[in-house]
Order: sequence, then C-alpha cells, then structure tokens
Amino acid sequence: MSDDIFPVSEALKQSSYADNQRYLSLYQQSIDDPDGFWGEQAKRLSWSKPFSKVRNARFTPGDISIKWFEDGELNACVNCVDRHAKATPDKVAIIWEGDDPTQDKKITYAELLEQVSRLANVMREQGVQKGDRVIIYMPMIPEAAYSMLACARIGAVHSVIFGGFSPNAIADRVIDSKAKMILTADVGHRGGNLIQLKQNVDKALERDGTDSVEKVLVLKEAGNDNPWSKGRDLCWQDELAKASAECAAEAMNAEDPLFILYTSGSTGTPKGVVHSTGGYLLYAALTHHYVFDYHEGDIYWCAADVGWITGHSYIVYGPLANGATTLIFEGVPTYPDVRRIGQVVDKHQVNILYTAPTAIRALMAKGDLPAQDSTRSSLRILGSVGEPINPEAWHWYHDKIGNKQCPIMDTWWQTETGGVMITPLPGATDLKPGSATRPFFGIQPALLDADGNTLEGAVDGNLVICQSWPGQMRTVWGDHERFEQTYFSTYKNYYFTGDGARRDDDGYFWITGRVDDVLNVSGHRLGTAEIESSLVAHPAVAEAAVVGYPHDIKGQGIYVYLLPTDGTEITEELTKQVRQWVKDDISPIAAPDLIQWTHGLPKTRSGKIMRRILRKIAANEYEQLGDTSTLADPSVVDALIDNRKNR
Ligand code: 6R9
Repeated sequence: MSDDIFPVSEALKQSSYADNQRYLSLYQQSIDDPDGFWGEQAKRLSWSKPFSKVRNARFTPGDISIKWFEDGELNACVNCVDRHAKATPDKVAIIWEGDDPTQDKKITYAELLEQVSRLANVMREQGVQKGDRVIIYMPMIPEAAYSMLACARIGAVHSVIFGGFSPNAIADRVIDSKAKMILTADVGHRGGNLIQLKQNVDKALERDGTDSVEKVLVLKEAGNDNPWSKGRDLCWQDELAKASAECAAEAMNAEDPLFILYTSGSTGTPKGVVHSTGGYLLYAALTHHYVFDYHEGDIYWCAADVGWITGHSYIVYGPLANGATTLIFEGVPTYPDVRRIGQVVDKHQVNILYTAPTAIRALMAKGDLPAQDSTRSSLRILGSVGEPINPEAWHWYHDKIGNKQCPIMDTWWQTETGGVMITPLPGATDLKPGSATRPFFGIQPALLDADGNTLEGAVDGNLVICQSWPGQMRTVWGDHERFEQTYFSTYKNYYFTGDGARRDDDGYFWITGRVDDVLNVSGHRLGTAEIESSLVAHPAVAEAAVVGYPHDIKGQGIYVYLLPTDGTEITEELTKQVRQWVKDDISPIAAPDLIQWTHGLPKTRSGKIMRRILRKIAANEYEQLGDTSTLADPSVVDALIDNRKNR
C-alpha cells in the first residue's frame, strides 16, 4: 500500500458534477432513503409507463428476489437511441476507429436509429420475438452495437460472445441459452490478424443440441466465399437493404431481461448472468455520468471489448443512454505499434479514456515509446478496470498517458454488478494509487471474516455488499438455485463478491483479488475448473490442477500441473499440443502459460487437491507452504518443488 495522495484539482472541484461535499451528501441520502434517491435518479430515463414502486429486493436465504421499478415500462433502445435522435439527430453517437489506422467513421444518432431499426425489422421478419435469445458474435465494429440495440428494441435477449472464443465455447452458450438466431460477420480484424468468425459459428452449430438456431445473419466484411448454409444463413447487407427503416419499439417491463452474459465462476461451466432492462440501464447511465464526469460535447473512449461487461455498460448502454459520443476501437493498443493509444486520442480529441491495467503494463514495458508522437492534451479523465492496478502501473498511466494532468478512476466492479461499485469521482475523491477508494451511490460494502463476522475499521476481509442496487444481476439464466448458491450461500443475507479487500484508516478500499478459484488473466475471468475439465479431456492427461501465479504483464498467469495417463511419453511436442488443445477448446486467453508434468498431486487423505500448496509452488514461494500434515503423501511436494526449481 503506498502513502501517496493525489488531491482533487481545483479545476475539477469546480467543474465536475460532484465535489466531496456533494458526494458525501448524495451518498448519505442514497443509503438513508434508497427509494427516494433511486426514484429521483430514474427520471434520467424515459419510461413509457411510470413505475409506482422503486425497490423490492431481499437477500433472504431460500428466497432471493431482486426487483426494481417492477411495474414500470421502458425500452432500452429508445432510451439509448430514439430520444437523442429526436433531440440531437446530427450529434455523433459512435466514432469507429478501425484496426487499420487509416480506417475510421462517424455515426450520428439519426444514422444509428436507422441502422438499428432496419436490423430490428430483419430480426422480427425472421421470427425473432420478445423474450427470444439472440447470440451476437461480432468484431469490434459499429454493427456490434447495432446488434445489441436492435435486440433491445424488439425485446430479444442478447448474449454477446467475445470474438476470441472458440466454436466449443459458442456451442456451450447456444445450448444453454437455446438461442434462436446468431448475428455474426464473415471475418474480424484484430492486431493485423483475421479472425474467421463465420467459420467458428459453422463449426459450433455442428454440435448436437444447437438446433435451436434457425437463422444466422452474416455481415460480409471481406466479401470472401464462406460455405453458405441455404435456408439458415442470410446476408446482412442484402436483408437490411430490403428492410424498412422504421421499427416500433417493444414496451418492456423494467424487470424483463435485457441480456445474458456468460462469465466464469469457481465451479462448473460459465454461467449466464442475467441483467434487467430498467435497473441495469439506470445504473449504467448514472455511473457513467458521475464516474467519468461526462459532459455534453466530451469524446469518450472505453477501450474494452463488447464481449465483456465493461463493453456492455461503458461502450454501449451507459454512454448512449446519456447521449454521449462513444468511441469503438477495433484493434489493440500495440498495433501497428505501442504508440497507437496516444495517436487515437489525438486523432479524435478524446477527453475520457477508460482501459485496463494489463494494457497499461504491456505499454509500460516499452518505456517512453507509447507516449511518443502524441500530445494527449485533450484528455481530462482516465479510468482503469478489470483487476487491481499496481502503483507502478498507476504512476506510469498517470505520468505518461495523462501528462500528470488527469485523475485515474480505479473502478472496482464485476459482470454481476452491472456497473461500477467502488470508485473515485473526479471532483470528489483524493486518489491513492492502487485503491479503488469509496463506494458509489447506493452501495454498502462490508468486510467479513471467514465466520461471517462484520469487521470494523482498518482491516482485511472478504468483500460483501449489504443491500441491493439497481444494476445487480437478477439470476443465473435457467438456474436460480445456482445464483443463490454462488452469491448468497457463503454469507447469509449478503451478496458475496468473491473478492478480498482491505479498508484503510480513511475508509478507502483496496481490492486484493479473488479469494475463490477464479483467475484474472489480463483482466479476463477464467475458472480453474473450466480449464481443468478441458485439460482432462485430452487423451494424454489423467489429472489436471490449474492455479494462478504472478505475471508481470497479465497480472496472473495460468500454471498447470498435469498427471499423464499411463504409458504417455512426455515430450515438448506433447506439451505444445496440450496448450493448443485448450486454445481450441476454450479460447487463446485460456492457454496455459506454464505446464508442469508430475507423477503426483498434493492431496488430502479425502482426495481433495490442496491448491494452496500448488499456488505457492507456482509462485516460487517454497518457504511458506503452510501445514502439509494432512497430505496423503507429503513426498509429492518435494518432487514438485524440485521440478519447479529446474525450470
Ligand atoms: C468489470 C469486470 C470481475 C473481477 C472482480 C475483481 C476484478 C475488476 C477491479 C478488480 C481490483 C479493480 N476487478 N475491477 N480488481 N480493482 N478496479 O472486470 O468484470 O470480468 O466480471 O471481473 O475482476 O476480482 O471480482 P469481470
């Protein structure tokens, strides 16, 4: 923990929506009178039918139920598009910056409305109805946002799949969500590489159980000749040209699901996190407004992917609900080279930049180069999300990208929370590098010990949230019991985040990372169980144990211990093959960084793998292995250590 303090600048104190006094008073109000606070805030959305009740939520064991604005009606697309297309039709809604630096375009709110309406009509004509699920597997192009908004317009529940996921991962999500339609493109571009999206979809749909999918709408980006499944595949451009540019929006109940987003947990397969229409949209909009102090005319850039929750809430829904100009970037910060971020900032005069520590560390490794050939003088506010930002990376981001002029909003939140939960506000919060600082309006965090006792004062503990907030996930798709089990069974009457945190004397929170078996690799969440089950499906692998270990750029790397099947000859070729296997099965982001073959894993007498020990060995911390007396065969530990040391 560093003692550096970066006070709020006078300029931001004056110009921002909330100085410290206002933060404190709004926060207090949001806790003392949540119904009054959120009822008032909900006026920033347009409701086709007003709500009479604000909040109806309980974390009661066996009866978890979360509802906000439950008798109100609204449409998320109307809120993000129509009302701005009416008020400011020529305002730029989306700036698109291609992977190729010579490619960009601007889409006004009026154009956005037209594109979204045409697409929504195509989907309706193809039989998609309110409540049906639609999978979106797209590159980072404006059509990805059109797809989400078009679903919202007709009340279809979208599920975006990150373009880096493999056919198997797509098939899993199709099967779980029983999706009726897939929106995709023939290819995507990323860092100068082509990604064969349509081919991946074709392969996914070969799997048994995927026949809920009736239609695949394919945007022809490259115009290449993919195999075409007649009767199933439709050409995006052809269909949109035929469709009407006007499309009536469906009236949705505030509690109708807006989308499902699959995310990894500590056990089992990824689960479908369900977000609501009213509460989610309000929470995304309000956090975007305050955390980034978004003012009319600002150019705002969140450099995430729409395949993750950050892209949902802070590329699409939050900014567009606020009528902002949001920049969609197709590429990566290191292509064509590490100066790209600065160059994009200058080119589009970006005022607010939101990115992830892993990107910052990758650039930081190149010293001053990323800051060359750009001034970045348009920037006012920086943001960070996805994992703890180490003070070194914080300082580099602050000094080199922000020219020491811009405060960094270190935002802690999760797929499940819908929006930012613990964060500074630009005009209100003195910063400490590495701390996410204080709770957002309506959020009551607490720290508990292992037995569920509430800890007071400056202390380390497990982070829980005491009361519902509008952006909270409502359920796990098709499995409400799993929702309850995962988030509400560890500590009764609290939402358990899975994260550990420390609170300091000033009441600031410092997130210390996951306390469960979830890895955070380059800001991507991966379950150890998911990777293990992929590994043991390989014929050469009898048993697998996956742990995280400290990694300079990724934050955490993936360390794999493998027990070979009898008679398997361990070769470098085999190790390579196993790595490729996981890439193909899940995604390149799940590829093991280090693989250690072993003839035994440390297990308790009851057969449980002791991951605590494996984590220590992976981290090269042999002195602090803790109690090994419960091991069935303590000698395997020495063998593992010898092997690790020789690497
Ligand atoms: C938004 C997002 C959630 C997990 C979360 C925590 C980690 C996110 C963080 C952070 C420290 C931050 N995390 N932001 N840790 N400081 N500012 O990333 O959602 O992909 O679901 O990941 O990421 O461990 O529990 P998601």
